[in-house]
This record gives sequence, C-alpha cells and structure tokens, in this order.
Amino acid sequence: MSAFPEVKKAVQYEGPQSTNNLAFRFYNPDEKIEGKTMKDHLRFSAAYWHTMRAGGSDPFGGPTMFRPWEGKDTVANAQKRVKVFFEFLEKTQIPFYAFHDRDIAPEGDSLKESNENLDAVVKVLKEEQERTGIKLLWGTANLFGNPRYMHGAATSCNADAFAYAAAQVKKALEVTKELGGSGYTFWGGREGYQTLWNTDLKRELDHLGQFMRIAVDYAKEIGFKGQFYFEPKPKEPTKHQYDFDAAACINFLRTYGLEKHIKLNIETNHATLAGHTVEHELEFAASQGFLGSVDANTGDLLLGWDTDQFPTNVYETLKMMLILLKYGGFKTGGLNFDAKVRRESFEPLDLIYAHVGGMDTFALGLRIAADIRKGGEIARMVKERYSSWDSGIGLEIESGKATFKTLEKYVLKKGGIDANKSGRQELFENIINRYMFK
Ligand code: XLS
Ligand code: NI
Ligand code: NI
Repeated sequence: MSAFPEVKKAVQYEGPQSTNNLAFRFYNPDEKIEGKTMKDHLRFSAAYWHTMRAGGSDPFGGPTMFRPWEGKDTVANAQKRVKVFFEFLEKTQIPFYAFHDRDIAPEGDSLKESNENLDAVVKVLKEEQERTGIKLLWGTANLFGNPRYMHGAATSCNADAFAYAAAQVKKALEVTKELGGSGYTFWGGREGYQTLWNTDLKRELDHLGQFMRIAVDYAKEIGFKGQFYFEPKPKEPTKHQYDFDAAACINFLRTYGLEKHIKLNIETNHATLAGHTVEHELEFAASQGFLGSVDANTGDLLLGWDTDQFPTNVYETLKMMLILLKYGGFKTGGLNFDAKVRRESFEPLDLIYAHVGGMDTFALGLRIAADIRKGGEIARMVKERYSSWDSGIGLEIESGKATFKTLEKYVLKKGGIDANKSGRQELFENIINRYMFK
C-alpha cells in the first residue's frame, strides 16, 4: 500500500511553463550546469527526524500530523516507517538522507537494548539503500532528548552523562559506517548554558574538545572515512550554545586542534538566529576552508526560534549557490532539508509539496547563479574594486614585503592616496535583479 497515493510515480521535470504542482519546473536532475549535473551540484537530502518523526506539536498543543502508517513505538513499526521513507525519497527523487540514532529506532531500557533496536532498523535501511541506490549523507546521535542530558552531554556537569553520550556516539559512528554514510554531524544539542552562575565555562569547553577528539580517534580506529561536521547554532534549547556561529565554531576547532578533521554544517535558520545571513556564514566558513554541508531551511524573521521552514526564497538560494559554485561545490556534503511542514499542513502529500518546492527553489537559484557567473559582470566589478592590490604598493603588501617603515616612506613620498571609487552597491543589486527577472 502506498503512503503517498496521490503521487503515482516519481516527480518529473516538466520545465518552467508547467502548472503541474507535482512536477519540477527547474530541477532537472541530469541536466548539466557548469559541466556537472544538477543532481551532483545540489546533492539533496531529507531529514528523517522532520519528515518521518515531526508530529506537529508545539508548546501549546499536541501532535497534528496524519500519518496512517504510524503505530506503537516498536521496532517493527520503525522498520515499517523506513519503507515509507524510501517510498517518499523515490517519489521526490531525493538521493540522500540524514538521521539521528533515536529518530530511526526507539530508545530501549538500556544502552544494550537501544543498540539492538538500532541494528534491527539499520538492517532495513541498508536493504532499502541497496534496492534504491539512495545514500546516507550523514548520521548523528540525539544527545539532547533524554532527560539524562538535561545539563548537556559532552558539556554536562555530570561525568556519567559524558560517558553515556560517548557510548551513544560510538554506536552511531558504527552504524553510519555500516550504511556507507559520507559524513557524521555534531550538533551541540544542549551543549551550552542557561546561566553563568552555575557554569564552569572553561571546563565545559575543554570537555567538548575532548569529546570530539576521542570521536575522531574512534572513527580512525574503525576505519570510518566520512567527513565530520560541526553545526553552528547560537541559542535554543540553551540561552547560549557554545557552537554559536561559523566564526565561533572555527575558533573552537582550531583551539582544540580539530581543524583538520571537522568542517561545518551551516544551517540557514541558525545563521539568522545568530544575527547573520546564511550567505555570510557560508562565505565565512568557505573562505576559511571549513565548507562542509548545508542544512537547508529558512526561519521566520519575526519569530526568534528555529522554525525550520522549507526554503522558498529564490534570492536566498541564489546567493547560497553563488558561494557554493565559487568555492567548487560540495565534496562530501549536500543540501539537507532540515525542515518541517507546518503543523497545519498535516497530510502526507504536504511532505511532497514541501520538498519539491524546496528542491525547485534551489534548482532555480543554481540556474541563476550559473547565469550570473557566465555574464561575469559581478566578478569583474569585484575584481576591479580590489585592483589596487594587483600591482605597485598593494602587491608589495600582499606579498609580505612591506613594513611600517617602507609604507611610511611610500606615503611621505606620495603625499596622499589615490582617489576612492564608488562601491556601487545599488548597481550590484540592480544587476542581480536583471538576472533574477529575465
Ligand atoms: C537543530 C539542529 C539539528 C541538527 C542535527 O536545531 O538543526 O536538527 O541538524 O542534530
Ligand atoms: Ni540542522
Ligand atoms: Ni535547526
């Protein structure tokens, strides 16, 4: 029995003129852009926790989602759910997925039982991967839901919580490897604090560094070759998360000697919660060599929490794709829809509309970004803006030859500076609009 009976076969590309709500207008998986297929540029992924597990509850009300395949929270039901998920992935043509250990299988009464539950579901995931060719983008462990993590996991004041979290990540790494995952993500969960009165910040940060270090060691030990990611988020659930933004995460990784092993997983909604734009976070991470993967969603700028909505703003995806193209695109990462349908959009069909819309939004962003790059004005104008660095005194500074003394001599001789030129922000914006609305 189909879980998505309205969608008879996989959603297909029909082109921009199509009015079919169950077709792609811009995402044409095998079409090449800048020499690479759209599928390989975008590397779409669906998040198990939202797509299969989000019930729609909020602080004021319980679950609203109509999910006819759900039953008791048993391993058998978890296995059945995997099949529904793969039907969903096939019908939307999403080639990757991501999960937390506890999304896919129920937590047992002991670690041993939880691990057995996980193995039983991983077996079905593996079968479904083999049947469909769909792959695991990354795995992770839920180190925040269980009350044992009320003070955090790696940064808990309770050393036993650290130990339990380590045991959980050990297993999560093993199953991620078993499923051929191309990455593993650390998202801080409750790694942060509510008040400094009761917090030894330095000790907590040291513990987090140590936790990641032994995770990296264990990955090496078992031969897990996937890429580790660290996902910035400024707040929620704690008032102050340690992985605040890209700059804080990179500083953390460098401080604890982890910069060779861990890249970043940038999430749009987390960027805006940190008071940044996602393009700032992406550009900054990429410029420092930390571009890993993207949790593709969007927030509501009027709400101060992680609303995890589906991306529909083409200006935003265009900016993201321009940065990705500039830095050579994804190696191991992808565009993981860490997004959930609104609690009012409770029908299974809404999951399809949401993902198809998100995919098309990124596909159109990619097309326009490639077009802008082909036109070349933006890159040329930026290059021209910095041309004083290409020769003369600029080149001397960049090549490390200049000192304060030589620069003083230069200024004394010259007597002033070359005239500044306009930044032309409005012109840049107009050119982008010209490409947007052709
Ligand atoms: C929560 C995070 C989470 C991570 C995976 O806000 O975005 O979903 O992506 O643990
Ligand atoms: Ni995320
Ligand atoms: Ni999030």
